[in-house]
Amino acid sequence: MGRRCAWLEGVTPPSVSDTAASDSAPTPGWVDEAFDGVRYGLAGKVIAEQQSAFQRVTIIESERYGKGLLLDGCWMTAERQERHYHEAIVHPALCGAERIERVLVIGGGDGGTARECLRHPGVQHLDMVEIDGLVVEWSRQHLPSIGGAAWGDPRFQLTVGDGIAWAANATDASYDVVIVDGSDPAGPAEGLFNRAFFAHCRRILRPGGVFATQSESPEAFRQVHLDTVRLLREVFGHAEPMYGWVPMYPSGWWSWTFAAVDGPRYRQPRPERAAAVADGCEIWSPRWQQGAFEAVPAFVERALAGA
Ligand code: SPD
Repeated sequence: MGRRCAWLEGVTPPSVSDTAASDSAPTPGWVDEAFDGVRYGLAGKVIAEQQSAFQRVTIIESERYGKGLLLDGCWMTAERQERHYHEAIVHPALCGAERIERVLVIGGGDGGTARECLRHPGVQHLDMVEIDGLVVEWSRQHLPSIGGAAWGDPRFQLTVGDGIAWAANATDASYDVVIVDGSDPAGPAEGLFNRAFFAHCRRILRPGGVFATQSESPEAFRQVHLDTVRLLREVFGHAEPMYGWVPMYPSGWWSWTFAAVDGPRYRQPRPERAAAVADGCEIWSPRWQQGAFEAVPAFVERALAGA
């Protein structure tokens, strides 16, 4: 799949230019991810932008959701919307795995996934392997609340490097949970959606382990979504998508897919683990999770049944 995002800014909708009639009101622009004839945008302005060795990294200040991060013009996260995504990708895996001593996060350079993992007291060591050092540096500088306590947690080990190579070189059965918090399957994240990579993720999971990945939008990226779920079922034996919302992402309707070898253990949160984190969550709860796994759209159910 080629690059899919276009970049638009400085487009001022009528409602904004009307209110900007007074001299004191600044005229914000719009920062949009454009995909397939639709734009997903926030009113705000770019405060930092640079081409790294891997991608264009952009930090914006938005009116509604605080500071945000885009990679190659695609929305990744924002200060006041990140919990929809990070709680969803982490807690079904961390509450369902048999053990959670050793966790691997591939990608996740803004720190939000690591932060949610490290809220689980049973995690003893977390490796985070992010390919782009600029994403980490700017997330720490501009979006410090997203990584929060993770950046200084003694259990947290950051490696700036290739997560695909990390998985390929890791010892068999060396992690209890593997979470892939990558961007869309284009550019540096393309290799995070293929069979060889998923097979290594299965190999490095301990018995009773759980794998999790973001699996795109069932509306905006239907084929990628279906292909990802199918492939994970083939590789792991058990894999199920879970559906929620990340309003700034294309269509707002998003999915995460969880996989395990010994059964769908990601479906049933262990009560003591859930109790340790639920009060601090904005979106996730065992009840929300149950509904989110059940909310499989009919077309997905049909497509997967015919797989
Ligand atoms: N289309 C956006 C997919 C982004 C998935 N990763 C987001 C990074 C948040 N930690």
